[in-house]
Amino acid sequence: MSNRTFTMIKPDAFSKGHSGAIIDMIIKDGFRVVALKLMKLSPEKAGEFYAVHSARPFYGELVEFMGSGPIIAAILEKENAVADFRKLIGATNPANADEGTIRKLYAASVGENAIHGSDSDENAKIESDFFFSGLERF
Ligand code: FUP
Repeated sequence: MSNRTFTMIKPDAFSKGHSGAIIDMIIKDGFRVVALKLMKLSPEKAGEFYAVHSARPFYGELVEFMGSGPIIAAILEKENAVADFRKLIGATNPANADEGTIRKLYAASVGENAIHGSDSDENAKIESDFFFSGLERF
């Protein structure tokens, strides 16, 4: 699965109307959309997705934020997808993100940082399976 990654456009970017521009950047960067859906995360599902951060001080806020409004979840395909996508979205904290990256353009803070991108091939597969059945992928 090294040619696939998983992403979410987070509630802040969705509610500000940036989804179209972000998807356009993703496609222009050479990614193919394999699966995509608009949905709202329940607190339980948001908590489960970020369970790896459950001991961190920001966990409660993160889970609340991720369930606060609609998100767009997607699986993307490109050679070297995980690393290339992390480059396109920029650093977790938008203050440290490179010019022209999605987080530099659309993220307000480290907590509300517009978009998620898997950090490894292994997590890309786990996260894709968490959101999409086999029949929802093209
Ligand atoms: P990233 O892989 O870039 O999404 O970053 P992390 O896995 O380190 O963090 C996951 C999410 O936790 C971030 F998107 C936002 C949130 N977070 C905070 O709210 N505060 C922090 O100090 C670090 C992360």
